[in-house]
This record gives sequence, structure tokens and C-alpha cells, in this order.
Amino acid sequence: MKQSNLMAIIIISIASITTLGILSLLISSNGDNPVVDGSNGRTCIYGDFVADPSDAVVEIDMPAYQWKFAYCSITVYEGQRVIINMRSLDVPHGFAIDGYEQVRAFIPPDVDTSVEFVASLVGEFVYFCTVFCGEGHALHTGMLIVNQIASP
Ligand SMILES: [Cu+2]
Repeated sequence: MKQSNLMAIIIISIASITTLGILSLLISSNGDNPVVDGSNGRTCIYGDFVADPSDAVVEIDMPAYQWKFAYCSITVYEGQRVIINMRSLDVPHGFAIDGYEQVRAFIPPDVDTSVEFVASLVGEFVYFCTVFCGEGHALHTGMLIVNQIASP
């Protein structure tokens, strides 16, 4: 075999291996939802949600998946009407908030599900998945923070 042919084969091999490596990196980084760190030590898709204190109604889009809600935490202000629109990106999940017992929803895959409530209790409340959704179910939680509106 001629030396130049051998060189060509080596160059093509290196180029193919490099291309395959880059492709597999691209595929693996897009295969799962990207995960970000929240302020409360949790990981989620979007990070932390913080409402504008001047809004009367706060509407939040919060997909759920194994084993995270899109927001690690939701911060709202006392008296605000809160609407959380949810949709499962994989298996059935549920939603409830410790301390806000009236808030409860089943979140089937690919169906829009909403909960609506007035943030009447000030404090920190854990929200959690109510449907066993796999090995990470116990970690499928987040934190609702209801702040008092500062008095003038
Ligand atoms: Cu779940």
C-alpha cells in the first residue's frame, strides 16, 4: 500500500472518531431535560420562581417529570391568587402542598392540569408529588414560600 493511501485512511479514521464523539456528546446533552440548581439545595428544570409583589394574580407554568418539578421553589406574596399550570413530561405525577390542604391535583402525562389558590398563609410549605412515580419519588418536592407584604 502506498504511503499516501495509508495517511488518507488514518486521517479519515481520526476525523470519523472525532465526529462520532462530538455527535454522541450532542445527543447525550439533549436527551434529558437540563437540570439547574435551586436556592434550596434542590435541582429542577427552571430554577426558582419569584412573583412580582405588585401582581394580584400569579400564573406559573410548571411541568413535572421524574423526579422534579420545573421550579425548585415558588415565592409569592400574601393575598396573591396563584395559578399553577402543570403537565407531566413522562409518567403520572401528583401535586399537593403541606399546609395548603385544599390544593391537590393529579397530573397525568400530556394533559394540562391546574391548581388555583389564594396565598393566605405566610411561611414556607413543601410541595410534593402524591403519586408514586419511581425510585426518585421521595425527592419529587419543592418549596412554596409565601412572603408577607411589607407594611408601608
Ligand atoms: Cu412524581
